[in-house]
Amino acid sequence: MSALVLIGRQSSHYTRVVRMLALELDMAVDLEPIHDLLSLAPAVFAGNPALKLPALRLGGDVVWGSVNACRALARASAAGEDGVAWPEQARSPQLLNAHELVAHAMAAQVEVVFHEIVSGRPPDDASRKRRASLVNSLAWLDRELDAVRGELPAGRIALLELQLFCLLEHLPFRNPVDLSGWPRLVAFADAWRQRPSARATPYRFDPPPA
Ligand SMILES: N[C@@H](CCC(=O)N[C@@H](CS)C(=O)NCC(=O)O)C(=O)O
Repeated sequence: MSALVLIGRQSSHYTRVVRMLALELDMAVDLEPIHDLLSLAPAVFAGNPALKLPALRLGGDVVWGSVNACRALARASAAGEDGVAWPEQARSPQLLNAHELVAHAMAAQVEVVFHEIVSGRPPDDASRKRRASLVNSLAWLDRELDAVRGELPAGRIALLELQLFCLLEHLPFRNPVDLSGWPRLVAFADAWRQRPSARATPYRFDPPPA
């Protein structure tokens, strides 16, 4: 048993960001699955009152949220926090906007999947706008991807790229969207898919407890 335990789901794009970063940083992390996504009990979500996953347990401490988990992991790694390019280090409007849109698109994906797939609710004005905002964000990211990536610092793992990859892979898994009109996003995901950290963390549903 590792000292680091990630409480999350193999089917979650937020959880996968943390799992992939752990592998990129050569850190051993055990995954403790959350089976009841719709639970109203914070205890199910490692004490998170927002009832969200993932969370990372480090010895006696717990941090909630994927970015906090990534930061805690990086701090505990040999590379330290400097091994990763963080959102708050972005300076140009282009890179700041890319962070905003990736964060937004990840959250919108959760809402779209909850509304349309988990709850099976019919479309309404709010859900149509949410889906449009997801699609618009992806279109912007495709258009600007080369410029945005050109602004990321070399030699560090960019959280933005990890998040974008996990989001792009989550689309066919939970919310199929036609990506063929966005060739830069497709090529980006194809390249990231070859990395050992991506190969080791395919999306799947955690088997229910025996
Ligand atoms: N800001 C959080 C968002 C986490 C999030 O939305 N997680 C989804 C799973 S991928 C979740 O908990 N969904 C359950 C819900 O929204 O009720 C993070 O970065 O971890």
